[in-house]
Amino acid sequence: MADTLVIVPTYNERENIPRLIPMLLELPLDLGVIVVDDNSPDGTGELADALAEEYPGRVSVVHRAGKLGLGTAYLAGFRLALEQGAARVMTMDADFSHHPRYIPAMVRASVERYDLVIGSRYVPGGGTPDFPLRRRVLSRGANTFARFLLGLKARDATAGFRCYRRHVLEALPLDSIFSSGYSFLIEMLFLVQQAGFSVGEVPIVFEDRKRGRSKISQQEITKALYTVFRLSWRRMFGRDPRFLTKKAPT
Ligand SMILES: Nc1nc2c(ncn2[C@@H]2O[C@H](COP(=O)(O)OP(=O)(O)O)[C@@H](O)[C@H]2O)c(=O)[nH]1
Ligand SMILES: [Mg+2]
Repeated sequence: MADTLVIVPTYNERENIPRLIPMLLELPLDLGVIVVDDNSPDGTGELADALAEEYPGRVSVVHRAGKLGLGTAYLAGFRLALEQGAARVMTMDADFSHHPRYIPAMVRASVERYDLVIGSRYVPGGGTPDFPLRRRVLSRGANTFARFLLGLKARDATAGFRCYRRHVLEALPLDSIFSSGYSFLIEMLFLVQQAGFSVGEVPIVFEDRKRGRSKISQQEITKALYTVFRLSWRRMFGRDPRFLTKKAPT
């Protein structure tokens, strides 16, 4: 099987995956793709199945019953990638905000140096040039807030463009991650850093999506705030506030 498996979670991305997947498979790397589709009403799941047939052995599709969240989509992808024997596992958005052109540098950094490589908007050479002011403030604010309260060292703590070495995913307690949505990214980075794994960043220019719509909602933002408070409590007091009144699982 492929050395690197790229997980692409999708919800209504039919305009993007027929271009994205061939572009990924044309990279000069030993790479396969896992699409995790949440029964997209626009038929993305069927399109992904057709691509899996077109590229036998290189594209797998996980179909879930409904929109169950970005975090659990990553988890479903991780499980399959580990089963398929990948040495490293990447995550990226379907909408070209995370451009495939950055993958070779990220894989190189993963092979040579880091347990986790982040495709980062907030290191020199990276950026978000076409973000409107509102999104710029939101993204910067979320990052600074999470980094400060959780002591995260990475400059881009909320990026979904990542490359994990296999042993990181094997070592972390993936099944006990509480966040199911976007805040999964913050929780995962927190666990990676706490476990003492090395984290590196490769600059990327993040382009706003041209096709389809963003799925981030006010509810996801509120949940991310809660996640940061919950994890900072855990950092200070050694246990999660969710387990104040009930016994923590062992
Ligand atoms: N399977 C799955 N994919 C999701 C879900 N929510 C978002 N996505 C996908 O996750 C990626 C990031 O979402 P996007 O809407 O681009 O978020 P943004 O970049 O923060 O605006 C895209 O590929 C989405 O299709 C979900 O609940 N389930
Ligand atoms: Mg996006």
